Amino acid sequence: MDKRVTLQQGDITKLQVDAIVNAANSSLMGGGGVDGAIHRAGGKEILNECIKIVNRQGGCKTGEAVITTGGNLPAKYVIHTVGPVWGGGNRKEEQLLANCYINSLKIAVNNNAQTIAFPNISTGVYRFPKDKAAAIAVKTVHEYLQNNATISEVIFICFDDENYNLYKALLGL
Ligand code: AR6
Repeated sequence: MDKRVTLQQGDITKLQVDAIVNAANSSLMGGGGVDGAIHRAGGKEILNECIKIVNRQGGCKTGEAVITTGGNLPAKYVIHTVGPVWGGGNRKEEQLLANCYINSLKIAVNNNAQTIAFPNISTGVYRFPKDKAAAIAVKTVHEYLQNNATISEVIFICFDDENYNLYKALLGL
């Protein structure tokens, strides 16, 4: 296990890191869950930048990521990624979820963000099985870090006990 990977339980909007990741939808116009919490706490500057991105490139596809300011958040940036909706596992959901982690890390590196926090993408409204999602997240991040020296910390921040316990076991904590 890479020592740069850490685990926390709580609210991602409180974290003072270079970038927090948002589990957004392809409209980038906000929503419920962690997306709603981030837009509420970060203020309208985040939505204004999302609107500019939508005007430029027409939203964000599943598995891809875009970056905005953190607005009023303690984090400098918000990286918005769109997780797959779980549809039983035969719609490339696992690869698309891995892409969310890879593309978020790439965009962090491109913006010199060295500390980055991930929520449990797709495991709420999008109903991705939590155990499968956690295994993909941990594996994908570790593989990415093997070939990267600029990221100094990746925090998995879990909101619910079930996710927290899954990550604890997977990370050997
Ligand atoms: N901090 C950290 N994690 C949180 C927080 C928080 N403040 N609030 C919720 N979570 P979800 P999805 C966890 O539904 O499944 C939105 O409406 C939560 O416990 O936020 O990717 C978007 O606009 C869960 O484990 O995201 C999309 O339409 C995890 O965040 C859609 O939901 C993800 O749950 C995306 O669905």
